[in-house]
Amino acid sequence: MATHRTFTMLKPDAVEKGHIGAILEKISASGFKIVAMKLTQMTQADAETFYAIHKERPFFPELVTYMTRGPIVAAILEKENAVADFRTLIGATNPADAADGTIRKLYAASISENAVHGSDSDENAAIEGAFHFSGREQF
Ligand code: IDP
Ligand code: MG
Repeated sequence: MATHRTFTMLKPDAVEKGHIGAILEKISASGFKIVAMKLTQMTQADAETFYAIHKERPFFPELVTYMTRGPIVAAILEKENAVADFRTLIGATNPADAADGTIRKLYAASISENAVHGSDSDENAAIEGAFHFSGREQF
């Protein structure tokens, strides 16, 4: 089933602004089934590990500070073509470039504080899901 799953986080800015309900509603209305979900908060070490691929980028320290400053909602989602369809639903990294109706167009403030994460491949969806959830939680 791994090829039909993706992983998302509603990031600290989305949680702070009270957008959890609206974003989950949009995700559900778009045909994604929530397989696992929790409100949690990443430590600095968590964020550095989760975003290790970006560690040489100039925005890495800012990204770690942002992603650890408050609670997030982590979730595993299931749908046919989940990874690609969820990337379409969230829109471009920079909300200024995101299509109308996408989650980032609606709720993101900037390229750094962009409301939501979506895995970029089936392989990373499995890795990221396992980072936040035990096997027992990924029923
Ligand atoms: P993605 O989330 O659309 O996959 P990535 O390039 O993987 O985008 O970047 C991971 C996260 O790092 C972004 O979602 C955003 O929060 C942050 N980020 C990406 N590019 C920039 C930038 O140029 N300036 C500041 N933050 C950035
Ligand atoms: Mg990415």
